[in-house]
Amino acid sequence: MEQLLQQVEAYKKEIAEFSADKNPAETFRIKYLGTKGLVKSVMAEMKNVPNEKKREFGQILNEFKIFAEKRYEELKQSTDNSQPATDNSIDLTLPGDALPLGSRHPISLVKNKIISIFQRLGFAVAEGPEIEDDWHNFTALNLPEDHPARDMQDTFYISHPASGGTDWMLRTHTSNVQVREMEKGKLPIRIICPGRVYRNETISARAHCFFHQVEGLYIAENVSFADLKQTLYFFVQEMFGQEVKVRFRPSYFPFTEPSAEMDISCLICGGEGCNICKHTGWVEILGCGMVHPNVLENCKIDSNKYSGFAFGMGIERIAMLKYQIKDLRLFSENDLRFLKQFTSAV
Ligand code: 2U9
Repeated sequence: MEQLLQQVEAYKKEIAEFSADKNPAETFRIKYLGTKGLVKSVMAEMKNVPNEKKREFGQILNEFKIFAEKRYEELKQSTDNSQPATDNSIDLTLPGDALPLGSRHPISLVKNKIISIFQRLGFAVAEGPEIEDDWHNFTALNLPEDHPARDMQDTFYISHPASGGTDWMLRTHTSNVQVREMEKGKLPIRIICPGRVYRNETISARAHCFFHQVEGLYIAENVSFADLKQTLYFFVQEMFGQEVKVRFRPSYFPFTEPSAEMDISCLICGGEGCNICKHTGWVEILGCGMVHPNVLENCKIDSNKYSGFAFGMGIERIAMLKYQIKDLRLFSENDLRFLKQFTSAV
């Protein structure tokens, strides 16, 4: 009997200190409370206890059994806390917390719309490097070293010890992409080139040191100014609506001859005159022209056989007109109060 009491005490100590890495509650249950468990075997000792001691030992063994069962409940509880609740305190049928939905940036919305309109006319999207050399950004585009037109665009030059004598710069327009496409020598070419461009400007509501452009280029045999006008007219009607009017004004760009700027009738006042159109009824949206023969020849394209038109527009400018945004800086400040307004815009 003495031995049995000692064994019960030893088991109690073991039970109190019990731990297991995996499934502690279940491991405990099998070892101590299962049909072949220790508690059962201890209880079986009752049959060897003399009758006059049965009452006293019955109580001791019963306490031992309750002790083991309590420990089992404890282990079960601590395991349950690290697992999904299965009781009724949580309603698993409730919907989860909604994650806030992001929205496309207005620049992306307008860019994608422009791309899809020109894609329907057979234009492919072309992209190229934002860090460019002098040839692809300037010289090939008919802006030789001393050309005054270079002053029109303040350029960010990059100085780097490994530049190997090349004048690297941040591109001032996406025209470098068209030059690279022309140099590949595969004609005809019908591409639009969306992308970010950089100019050394003081940041204000109307100017920024970077912005986004979409430029277009179509080169084939017998391309005329009439093709240019009709293509851009189609674009404007798809972008701004069928009732919008266009007009072309003569202009100057070194890479196109003749050159023009295109205006659309004011979207706000419909041509009556308001603050947006500075009471003229018209707003400028892009520049365009016939590709200068020098540019074709610079890219090894026979200017007697081929002609082409090109155009360029600032995406910010189109977005400002479309959504009546008054300050360029809003596009790059990532203010969620601004960005969230475009959640469902197209
Ligand atoms: C090649 C030949 C010609 C692209 C052109 C413009 C006119 C133009 C401005 C619009 C507003 C730049 O974003 S802006 O500041 N662009 O007015 N761009 S023609 O002419 C090219 C391009 C590439 C090979």
